[in-house]
Amino acid sequence: MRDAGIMAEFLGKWFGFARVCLRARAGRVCLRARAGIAGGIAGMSVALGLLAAAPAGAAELQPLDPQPGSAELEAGLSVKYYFSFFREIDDLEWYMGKHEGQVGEALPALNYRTAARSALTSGKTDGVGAEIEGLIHLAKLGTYAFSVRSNDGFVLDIDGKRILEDVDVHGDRYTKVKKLAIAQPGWYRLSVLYFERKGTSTLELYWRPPGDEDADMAIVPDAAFAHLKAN
Ligand SMILES: [Ca+2]
Repeated sequence: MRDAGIMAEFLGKWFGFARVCLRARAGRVCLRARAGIAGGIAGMSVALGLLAAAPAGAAELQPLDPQPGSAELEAGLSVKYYFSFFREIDDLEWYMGKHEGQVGEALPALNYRTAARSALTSGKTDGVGAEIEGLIHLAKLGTYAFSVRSNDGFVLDIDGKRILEDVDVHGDRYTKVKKLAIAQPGWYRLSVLYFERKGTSTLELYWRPPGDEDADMAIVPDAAFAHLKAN
């Protein structure tokens, strides 16, 4: 994590250090002191780092490294299906540990809202679980806002960090808006688990990219999704 504050350091030989962090709502303050003797008093190091306040987990997000070239990418997100009547995401995860998923047709985007039709590209209306993998292109520096409308449950991770979730059986509803500060533009790993139990089904990912705080949230467009070609 980058230190976004003041750092003063007096270098020398040392054999120990202590580090104290004070957590506060606005962020975290760390005081690190190193002192030691090697053939006499040799040095002292004091560092004060003020870690910038940021949405939880956001500062750790890293784009794929190395970034994939266009020749390595296919459009949309890959998906595997698991057919059972799940009640929670935990049920789906347990089931995934016991069964092989069935590879489905890639999802161009997370933009599904259906009444009596197939949940995602599964071909089934009810009793569907989906393991969705791929990449999302966060092309701008700054703060993105995200929200999901779901029916039934889902969890969504970016770079392996949980960003949004609503894990149980429910009718259509939105999550709260989650803000993510992006320091490095590029392709980020995206993974979603989703299930549809009965009745209608919905999975929609909305965003507001940096630069226009007054804009409405919009469905993330197809061009922002891709997945790596299978070797
Ligand atoms: Ca449903």
